[in-house]
Order: sequence, then C-alpha cells, then structure tokens
Amino acid sequence: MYLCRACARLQDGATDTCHRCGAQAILGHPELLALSIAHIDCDAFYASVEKRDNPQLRDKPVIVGHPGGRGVVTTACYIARRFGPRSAMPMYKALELCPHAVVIPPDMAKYRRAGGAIRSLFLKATPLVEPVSLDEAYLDLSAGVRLVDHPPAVLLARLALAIERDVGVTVSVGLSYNKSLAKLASDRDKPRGFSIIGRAEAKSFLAPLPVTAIHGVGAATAKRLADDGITVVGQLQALPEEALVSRFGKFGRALAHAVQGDDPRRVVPDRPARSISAETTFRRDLSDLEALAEALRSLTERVQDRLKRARLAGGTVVLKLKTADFHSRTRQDQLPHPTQRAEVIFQHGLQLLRREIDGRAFRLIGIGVDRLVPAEAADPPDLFAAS
Ligand code: TTP
Ligand code: MG
Repeated sequence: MYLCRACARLQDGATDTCHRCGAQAILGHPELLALSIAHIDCDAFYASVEKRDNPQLRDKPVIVGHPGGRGVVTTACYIARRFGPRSAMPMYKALELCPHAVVIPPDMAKYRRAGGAIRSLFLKATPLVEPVSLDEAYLDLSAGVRLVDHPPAVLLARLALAIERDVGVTVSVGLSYNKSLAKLASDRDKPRGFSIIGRAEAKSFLAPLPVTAIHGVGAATAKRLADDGITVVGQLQALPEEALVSRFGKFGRALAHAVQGDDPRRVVPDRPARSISAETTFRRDLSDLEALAEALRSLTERVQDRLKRARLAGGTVVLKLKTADFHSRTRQDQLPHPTQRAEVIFQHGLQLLRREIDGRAFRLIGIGVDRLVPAEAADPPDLFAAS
C-alpha cells in the first residue's frame, strides 16, 4: 500500500507520482496499514516559528538564542545547521561557524502558543496524545482509540499538512508499533520527514545504531557497555538475555527486549479527554425505536472499546440525535456510578431515546459519555455477578 503525502490519500500501485494529485510524494511500506504508534516532532521548532513570522528570514540562516558572549543556541534552522551550529552550543562558537547567521532572542510565549495550536490538532485525531515537550508528542492512533476512522498513516499525513497550513511550521513524523521505534523513525529523515519502521525490519534497523539509541541507555550505561567492547545495538542483540541480566540486573531484561525492538510503554495522555462518543449517519432516515436502538447498541460497543483503551470511564451518558431536517438534539443522563460498560451506556441511552420517539425521522444518532474519570473509579463489582 502507498500513501501520497501531498494529498494524504492511499493508493495501490507503486508509482512515483500520485494518481490523484500528481505530486511526487509517494511513500510505500508493506506494514503501512498495520502500524499505529506515532511520534511527531517539529523541525527546528523555535527557528521555524520565527521564520513563519518574518518571511524575510526564510532563506537565511537563523539561530534562536540570546546574543552575546554567554548565551547558548536553543536551536538553529536547517540552513544554519549546514555550517555547524547546533542546540546547546555557545553562541560565540555558533557565530564563529556561521558569522552571517541572524540571531533572534527566544520568545517563549509565542512558542507556547504554537505548541498549543499543534496540540489541539493532535487531539482532533486521538485523545491519546502524550506530549514530550512543546514541539514533540507521541500519538496512539489504534483502531478504537482514534477519533477519525482513517488508517493512522493517512491521519498523520493530514496532520502534517494541517500543521503546516494552520500553524506555519513543518514536522517530521515517525510511524511504528511502539514509542521507541516511532521516535527513532521521526528523527530519521528530518526535516519534513515521514518515516516508517515495521516489525519486519525493526531488528535490522536497530543493529547498526549506537547503544544510546535504545530508550533507557544513558551515558553511564553506554560507558559500561563500551568497557565491555559493546558500542552498537547489534552486539547487544547477539547476547543472550541472561548475560544482560547478570550484568545489569532488572534493567538488563528490559534492555534485552528493547534491543529486539520491544517496548511495552504505552502512550499516556497528559490531559483526560473531555468526552468519548461514537455516532453514525444513516443511509436512510429512521423513525422507529427498534431500528434506532439497534444502531445505538453497536455504537455503545464502540464507546466501550474506546473507554477501555483510554482507561477511562464516563459519569454521564449523552445521546445525540439529528432530525431529517438537520435539527440536533442532545439529551443526557447522569449515572449513579461512572461506567466503562456498553450495556450500562446502552440502557441509559435507550431510556433517553424512548422519550424522543415521536414519529419523526432521524438522520443521525450518536452516543457518548462525559465527566470522564480514570477506569479504576468505574463500575463497582456487581454483587450478583458470577465473578
Ligand atoms: P528539538 O525538537 O530537540 O529541536 P528542534 O525542533 O529545534 O530541531 P529538530 O528539527 O532537530 O527537531 O527541540 C525543540 C525546541 O526546544 C527547539 O526548537 C529549541 C528548544 N531547545 C532548547 O532550548 N535547548 C536545547 O538544547 C534543545 C535541544 C532544544
Ligand atoms: Mg523538534
């Protein structure tokens, strides 16, 4: 399967140019539709925001940082990087390497606003957004979690385009099956990258990388490994797990898994979603209770699925209906106890629905929950259930 990054659509054939938009931005991968964990990182973030706000800087080398002797570079744009300046470098040194650079003092409030705008776009795709910093986040776009029913690769291409259009900065996207690999992927072809690491190539991708590419391997561990003559991941892959356990204890076990491309860490959202819902528009308008209830039942299954994946429960059930002439109604019902269960949501939704049946035809029904709480607070054990 192939993805056109320019129009964010999928196509079958292996061509250089998109069948639909004609752009030469085709990305192919055998696991394109099987991967759903993403890492997105803005390109030269502070410098990109400054270039957005002053187009005269577009083709110039830009360094963001406090000018003067003791300042350091926060970031350098990709043009400046060709001459050597990098983040954390003393400013005087950066200017020795690139004397014609334009130096701009940082404007944190502005970068926070841009970061917030980007975050809002992420949250339109999935509630499972884990920010790492202002310009960087992990997204879980698995089926049942994502809010828009398109393959993750398509959602990511759309997001990258939306961020460019609405926020005015470019991003690099990494798509894989866990956080570590998604992060390595996003770093792989910056700027404006879109890189995919599938299960089939994870091990061989990791093999030539320095050991510090592995999550959890810092300078101290790298030093101990170097003392053993180990510098690249491939050498660790060749060792039996027990060898790493005896050398590093519990961390050794995690390390043994990590070098094989395993990473059990989940994407943990920093802020709870406000509501979780599902809705459907009918092909033909419906007016009778039975047909509407049937649609309601399958939607509550989807809501349950999403709640479970997000490890949340809802305290209020919200029913949404749209009449054939496009009038929306929402009705809600507070639950005695927050729930994750489709059956509970369905029963409450059905009660609400019954009151709305008056012979009128509906074109859309939706059901959801809000007042979300962590799943642990949900559904007290049923005293009468078998167990
Ligand atoms: P990064 O994402 O590390 O860097 P970047 O976005 O500038 O460039 P890249 O394309 O390689 O991702 O950091 C995001 C912002 O954080 C960066 O624009 C400036 C700031 N920052 C610092 O202030 N000091 C630092 O040492 C680093 C690394 C970043
Ligand atoms: Mg960045």
